[in-house]
Amino acid sequence: MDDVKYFSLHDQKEAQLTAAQEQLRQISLQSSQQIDQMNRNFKETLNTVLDQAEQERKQRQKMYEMQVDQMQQNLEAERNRAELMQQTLMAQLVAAEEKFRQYVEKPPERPIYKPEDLQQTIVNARKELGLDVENFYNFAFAGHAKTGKSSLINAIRGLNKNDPEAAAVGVMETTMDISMYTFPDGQYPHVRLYDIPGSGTMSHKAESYFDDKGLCAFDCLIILVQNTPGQEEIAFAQKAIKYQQPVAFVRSRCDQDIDNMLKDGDIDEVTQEIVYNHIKELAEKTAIEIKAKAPELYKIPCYFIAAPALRQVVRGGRNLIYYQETELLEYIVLMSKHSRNIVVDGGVPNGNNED
Ligand SMILES: Nc1nc2c(ncn2[C@@H]2O[C@H](COP(=O)(O)OP(=O)(O)OP(=O)(O)O)[C@@H](O)[C@H]2O)c(=O)[nH]1
Ligand SMILES: [Mg+2]
Repeated sequence: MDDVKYFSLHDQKEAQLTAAQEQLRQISLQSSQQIDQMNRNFKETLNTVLDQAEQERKQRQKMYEMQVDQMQQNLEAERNRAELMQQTLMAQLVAAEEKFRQYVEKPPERPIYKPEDLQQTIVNARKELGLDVENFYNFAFAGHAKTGKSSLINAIRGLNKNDPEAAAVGVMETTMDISMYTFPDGQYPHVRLYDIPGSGTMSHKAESYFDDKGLCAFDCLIILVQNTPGQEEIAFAQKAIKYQQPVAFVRSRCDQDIDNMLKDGDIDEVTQEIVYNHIKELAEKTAIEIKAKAPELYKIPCYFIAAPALRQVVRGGRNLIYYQETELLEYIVLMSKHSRNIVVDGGVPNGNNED
C-alpha cells in the first residue's frame, strides 16, 4: 500500500516536473522567438539607418565630386588664361628687346642730352683755379686775343706796362696763363683781378675757351670785345648767363679809332664831343647787333674805353679826352661792393643779371 502511495506521488511529481519543463521549454521558445524578432527588428532598423547613411554619403560624395570637377575646370581655365598672358607678355618682351637692340645699335638721332650740374661745375672750376670766393670778389678779364685785357688790368691798377708789377702787354700773343692781380697800396683789398689768356688763338681755342679756362668760377666776367660784340663774345656772355654770372662787355682801344680817324682825315682834331659821338655810334651799333644776334643779352652793359685814359683817371691825373672810364670803374666798384651787401646809392649797375 505504501508503495502504491509512493508511486502515485512520484508520478505526480514527475508529471509536475514534466509540466514545468514543458512550461520552461515554452517560455524559452517564446523568449528565443522574441529575441529573434528583436534581432530581426534591430537588423532591419540598422539596415535602414545604414542605407540612409550610405545614400547620404553617396549624395555628398557626388556633390563633392561635382565641386571638385568645377574647381578643376576653373583651375584649368585659369591656367589657360595665365599661359595666354605669359605668351603675350613674352611676345611683348621679345618685341621690346628687339626694339631696344635696334635703338642702341643705331647712332643717336640727336646728341645725347646729359643735364649738367652747373653748381658742381662751378665748385670744380673754383677748386681747380684755387679761387677764394669767400674772402674776395674775383673779376675775370677774358675775350679774344689782343683786345687789351692785360692793358686794362694794368690801367685799373694805375700801372703802365713798364711797371715791374704790371701784367705783360704786347702785340704778339702775350698772356699764356691765368694770373691774379690785386690793387696796389691796399686799395680794394677784397677785390682780385684775373688776367685770362686771349681766345681764338692756336693755344686757346674759342669754342672751348669758356670751359677750358673755368670762366664759370669767377664772381664777375668782363668780356673784352674786338670792335663790337661778335659771335665769340656773345657765346661767352650766353655761357655766363647760364651760370648766373654778372657780366659786362668792354670795348677797349677806343683811342686808336680816334687816331685812325685823324690819320684818315675824317676829323681835323680830337675833341671830347667827337669822342662822345663816336662812342654813341659804337654803342648804337652794338645794341643793334646784340638785339639781332642774342636779344636776351640786351641788358648787359658795354663800356667803351681807352686804357691810357683809364690809367690817368685812376691816378687822379688830368687827361684831355675821356671815354667811359669812370662808368667802368663805377661798375667794378659797385659790383664788388654789392657782393658784400654794401648798399650803394643808385644800386647795382644795369646788366648784372640779377633781375
Ligand atoms: N692805344 C691803345 N693801345 C692799347 C690799348 N689796350 C691795349 N693796347 C695795345 O694793344 C696790344 C695788346 O694789348 P694787351 O693788353 O697785351 O692785349 P691782351 O688782350 O692782353 O692780349 P693777349 O693776352 O695776348 O690776348 C698792346 O700793344 C697794347 O699796348 C688801348 O686802350 N689803347
Ligand atoms: Mg694779355
